[in-house]
Amino acid sequence: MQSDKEGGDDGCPEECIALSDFTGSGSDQLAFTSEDKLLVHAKPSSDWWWAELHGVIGYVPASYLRPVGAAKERDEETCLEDPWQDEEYFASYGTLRLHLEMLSDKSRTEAYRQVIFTNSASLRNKVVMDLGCGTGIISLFCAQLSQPSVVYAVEASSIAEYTRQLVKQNDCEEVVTVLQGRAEETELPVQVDVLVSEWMGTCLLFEFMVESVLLARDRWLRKGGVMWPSSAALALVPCQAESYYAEKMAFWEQPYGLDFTPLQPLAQREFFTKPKFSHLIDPSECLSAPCDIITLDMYTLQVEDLEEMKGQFHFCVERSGVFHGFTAWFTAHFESLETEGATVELNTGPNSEPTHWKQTLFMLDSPVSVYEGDSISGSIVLHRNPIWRRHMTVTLQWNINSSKEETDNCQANIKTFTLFTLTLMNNSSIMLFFNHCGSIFFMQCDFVTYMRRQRVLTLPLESLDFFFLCFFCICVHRLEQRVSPCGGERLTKCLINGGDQLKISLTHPL
Ligand code: GJV
Repeated sequence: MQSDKEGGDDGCPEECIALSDFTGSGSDQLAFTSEDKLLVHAKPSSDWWWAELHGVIGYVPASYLRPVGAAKERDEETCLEDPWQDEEYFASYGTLRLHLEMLSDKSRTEAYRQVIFTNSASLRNKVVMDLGCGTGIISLFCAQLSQPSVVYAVEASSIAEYTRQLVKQNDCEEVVTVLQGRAEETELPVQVDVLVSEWMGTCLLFEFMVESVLLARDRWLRKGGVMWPSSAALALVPCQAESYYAEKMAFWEQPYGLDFTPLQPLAQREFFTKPKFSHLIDPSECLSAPCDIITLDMYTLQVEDLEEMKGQFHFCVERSGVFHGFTAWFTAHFESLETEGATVELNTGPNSEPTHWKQTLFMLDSPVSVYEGDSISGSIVLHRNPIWRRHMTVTLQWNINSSKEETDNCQANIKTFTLFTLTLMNNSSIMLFFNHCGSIFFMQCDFVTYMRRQRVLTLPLESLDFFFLCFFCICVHRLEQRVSPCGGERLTKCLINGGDQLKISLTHPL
């Protein structure tokens, strides 16, 4: 195999244990089962490591592995940490940015308004729970458009304090009760008739807020009560993505008249092993009609089902073109409580108004020409991360069956994508900001030690004396990313002496 990838970062392979099963993809990735012992030879990126199992070498997702040596220490750390990243997750909903984005999304917000409006007669005197109410918009729609007996608006983030004010300001405090806290820990005086929530994330499941909704359903929804959304589906379509391909891959063919193609394998790993979030696909780029690959029935879905969700697809290519990848999005359906009332659908696909979720693009390693009449069939597996409970990997497997005998298009492929929001490459560096006698300056440190699950960075600070550390950020591909505002606040109080070693605990997985 490729000898340039062999040899660990420090020359010595690291022994690791698999935390969970992994379905490898084709020739490039290793498949393994939980508890397998792997030898890690190199860590070309923080997501994908180069490892060996039973004499076979391939890529493995780093987050599925636990180094053997660090087992004990790591277990302690893992217990202390929050695999849900709630501190950071709810902090992000404590500011207005995301609420503004969600409220500005007309398709989303109007869909919920429509649901309440068209069911207003049935909602009369009902008890409603609005899980993750944010600024309380759905609860306010309920109070304004219908006459429920009470709406429990549950919100864990600090925005709840303002939601209370908004309820009062809009004269809804007789109906809407804001309860600040995680839904999992919230006590209600009664069971509810309706559980409404806007929990859907990228690729439907990302963030896994749906788990909170299912737990609330099992605890608080009365028998025969209603779930909104009542069902949801993940849709997929094979597509062209010419301009994204040109921007990230074809670019290396001839920049400034030079041949940079040796960088293409790197580009493929860096840009195409994660899906592209916030992609907007034009209907003309779809190579076939989309199909629903996974459907969730919100009445019967169980938390355990979320660990691994499988789906099948069969697409008939409707027009010739270049198959660059698959695009995914979701739809959510709200059943009507009125007799003969229509179901409301929230559709985030290319044939509807764009929403703030946009769509998610999964690029193939290399594009394939396909022709009208060809078929693309295969399967998808959404595998929830065994450690980071809000994250997942998506494995796509597909065959192209050519309708033209003369073309050599019949091939089987498999590819796994990680859905993490931030990647720290091994060559990233850390910026430390210091305050010395009132002036701020910064120092750039090489990425010294980073232990993945412990999220601790160890930095020697030999050249420094008596400075206050203000905050730090991590540079990822020249993009500066503030990692942890609360880490920063904590660190303002720390006095650093020359020769100290600084250990920084991150609140964000990298
Ligand atoms: N308990 C209470 N509030 C929550 C919970 C929970 N378990 N989970 C999320 N939220 N569609 N992906 C809140 C969160 O703070 C935010 O205000 C809102 O629900 C998320 C709604 C949109 N996110 C999404």
